[in-house]
Amino acid sequence: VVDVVALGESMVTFLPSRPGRLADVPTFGRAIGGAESNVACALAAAGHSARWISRVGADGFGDHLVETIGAYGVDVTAVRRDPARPTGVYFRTAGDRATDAHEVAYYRAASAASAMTAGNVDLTAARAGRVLHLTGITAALSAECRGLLCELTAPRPGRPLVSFDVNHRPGLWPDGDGPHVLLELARGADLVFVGADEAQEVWGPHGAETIRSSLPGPATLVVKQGGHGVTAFDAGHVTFVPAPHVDVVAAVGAGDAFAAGFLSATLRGLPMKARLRHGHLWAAAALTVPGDLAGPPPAASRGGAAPRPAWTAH
Ligand code: KDG
Repeated sequence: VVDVVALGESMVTFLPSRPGRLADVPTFGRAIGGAESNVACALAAAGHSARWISRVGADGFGDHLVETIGAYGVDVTAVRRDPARPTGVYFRTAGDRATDAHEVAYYRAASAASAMTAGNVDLTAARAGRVLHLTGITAALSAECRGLLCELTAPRPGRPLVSFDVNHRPGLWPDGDGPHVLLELARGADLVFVGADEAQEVWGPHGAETIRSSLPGPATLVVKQGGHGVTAFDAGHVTFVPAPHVDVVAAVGAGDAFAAGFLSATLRGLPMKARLRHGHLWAAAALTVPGDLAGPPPAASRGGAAPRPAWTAH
């Protein structure tokens, strides 16, 4: 049995060669992004078995994603190619250190992944892990993707533990459906990750309380409070762990790394405090690099050539 299956869209990501407005950045370096594959890569790099499920175009960007994610040790055999639709890509600017204000330009509308349905992804492979990790990003991609998440979060005997990261991306929810859809999906999960700020952004000033009171009793809720700490609500217990001090380079990917660290400790049967600490430590590794991921494991440990880092410091 695979430890963790993560399903969602990955994109080739273009990171800026220097800070500044998108309009002013002259060149970009290629990297990979995708909240769910980030979780799979981090877990595989730490020695867990992880599978990523998605659809990509039959194009060079699709090749790059499959090869790079595969080089982390992630099982990519259930990824399907769509000859009629492209692989999504996106460009980002470097965040302002104090505010993390940055620009994101997505080119993912009508991408291969946005056409995922319960009929064209391998549901058996999706359900074959101990944990199935999903995020709210997928729900924002299309009605079909939303349907796929509903199918995967529906109650069912023998279902893996469903982990759901709210991952609200305001740019992907123009229709105002986000608050309702994200809450429904969270209600179908066994484990939910949300940022305190994110919860406010989606559900209003008492956002974290809204989601906490809406989840069924047995579910675990992890509310991340940035540099302050993190609180878990689990079976009537409330556990707070303060955040370590980190000199942040870029916040992107930190939430995914947190989820991966938490899941790693969960799979190892560690108590809640240790799960939260693992989340923080893995997030710290992602916070101190410009891209999403803290870097692939050395080639030697994988028995193959690891991809070279795409980023050159400015
Ligand atoms: O969590 C990091 C992701 O936001 C990034 O990799 C891109 O998946 C992405 C998205 O849809 O925003």
